[in-house]
Amino acid sequence: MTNVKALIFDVDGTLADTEEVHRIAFNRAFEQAGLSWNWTVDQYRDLLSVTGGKERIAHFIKTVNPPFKVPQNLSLFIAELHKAKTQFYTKMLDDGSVHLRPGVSRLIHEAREQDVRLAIATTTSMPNVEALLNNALHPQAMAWFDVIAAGDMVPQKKPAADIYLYALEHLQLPAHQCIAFEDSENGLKSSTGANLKTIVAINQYTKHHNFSGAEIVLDNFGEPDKAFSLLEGDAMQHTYVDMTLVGKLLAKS
Ligand code: XBP
Ligand code: MG
Repeated sequence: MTNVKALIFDVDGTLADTEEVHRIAFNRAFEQAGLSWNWTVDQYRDLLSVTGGKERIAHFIKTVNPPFKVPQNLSLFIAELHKAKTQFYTKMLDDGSVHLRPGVSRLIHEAREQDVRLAIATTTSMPNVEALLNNALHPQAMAWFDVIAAGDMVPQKKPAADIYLYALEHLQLPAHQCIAFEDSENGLKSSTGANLKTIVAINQYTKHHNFSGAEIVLDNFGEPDKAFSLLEGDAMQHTYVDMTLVGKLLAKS
């Protein structure tokens, strides 16, 4: 019987390496709108410091050179651009080309077998969560998660703790009975801001981030036949993330 009551997952960069797909979707939406913007990988790495696609576009408009002549109704302009981006993004996921990161599917199935509840706390938009879970995990996977806290459901996006506090409130569980999984500094600030112990798996967009406060920092969640690389913290001789390691990390004072 595990001491863990729920696993709370971030989505982008954690469940799957999706930020490159988001970047391509943004650029396709810009092109469709007749805009000359094209976010390079390096540019997008910096822009990811702003969470939320609409907020990211707004930030870019404020800082782009030469300055962009903003339309009369800027929030409507951004909302329509972001809607188009989300359509491009979900279509790419529907093509089945995006897979879960190593260890994610195994860990989710192990949690389900042990009646450990599942939740999501993400800055991305709900259609994106649905597209990823349906295509990369299981067509019924949305129903496996007791709480899916996403996007604009909370007033403040990550690094604010709102989205994790929302997840805990709707799980009706205290933070000390749950563990969070994240990939970024903003995400870690959000989960620890909700007093959640957090396991971090880095990726190409976040490997340079500051992960102080994480229980452990890994290159991915590992598999029995493919050990993770431990980058920070004490994995207590484990070589892949399973419910035993999660339970030990949660029990640690
Ligand atoms: C990552 C984000 C999102 C995505 C883009 O979310 O900050 O904004 O980059 O998705 P998380 P949207 O790591 O919290 O899952 O355009 O739908 O925001
Ligand atoms: Mg993330």
